Amino acid sequence: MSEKGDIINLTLNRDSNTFVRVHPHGATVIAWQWKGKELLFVSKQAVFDNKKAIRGGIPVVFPNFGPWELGPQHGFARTSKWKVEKEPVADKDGNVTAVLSLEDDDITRALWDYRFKLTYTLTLSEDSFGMKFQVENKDNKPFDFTCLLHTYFRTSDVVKTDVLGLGNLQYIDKVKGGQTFQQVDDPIIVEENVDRIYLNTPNEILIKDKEDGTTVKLTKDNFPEIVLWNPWKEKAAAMGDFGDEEYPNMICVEAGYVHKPYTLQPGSVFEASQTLTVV
Ligand code: TA6
Repeated sequence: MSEKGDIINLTLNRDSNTFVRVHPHGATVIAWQWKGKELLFVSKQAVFDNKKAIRGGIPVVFPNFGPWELGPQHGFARTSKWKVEKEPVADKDGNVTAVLSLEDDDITRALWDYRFKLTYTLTLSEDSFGMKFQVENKDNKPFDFTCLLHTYFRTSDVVKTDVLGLGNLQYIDKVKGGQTFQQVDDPIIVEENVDRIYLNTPNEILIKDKEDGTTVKLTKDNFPEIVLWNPWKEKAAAMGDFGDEEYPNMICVEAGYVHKPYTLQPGSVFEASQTLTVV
């Protein structure tokens, strides 16, 4: 744990050039440096007041993806203070693991009256970064939820970045009134405001930055959907915590269980994971 003011970030150090930094506010991963190269996007205007969701990195979305009649958009997990359950520890191969958790409290129960525990296990290896997300129903009644890892990938230039693996899939287009379309092109190149939920997606997606030659493979399990988002110029300018000229330098490729709620029975555990690997 490193401390600057009252901000205590968790750092998983594989070596001086490969590390992950996690902010306990929302258990938001705010950096993944791989051999000295930052692979995630965090806005220069991001707010770190321990209240607002951090604009960038990997916010954790739970118990609701999108607008929520019970509380804040994307739920309360990304704006709650998580506990460090296990400090970073390196194994014999130098791979570092840490565990963060979030349990219900008066604030969450006032919005969503269920007992739960989220456990978020992070593992950093030489070329990959894994996230395992578990939801335990600690209540005596079932509850429904949706969840997602809202990953902001850094891009040299989004119009020179291929997203591969979503061809021929159906997607819900939130820019076009929620209508459903079929994806024709593969790879996808984002050249406008895009906000799509791809359905029944394969468990391997590639994000290929053709300008600097870095390709990240997103491998996932039990996250059936992929959300693709770039605000583009107009929506970027409308966000106070997002620089007007930053939209070319990011693409959100988000693994989630969002199209239909998951019903978790009392005492049961939901588990999903994503691993990002530089290939
Ligand atoms: O994941 C895409 C999305 O749902 C977009 O609709 C946009 O709202 C984005 O999330 C960011 O949401 P936020 O609440 O962080 O501003």
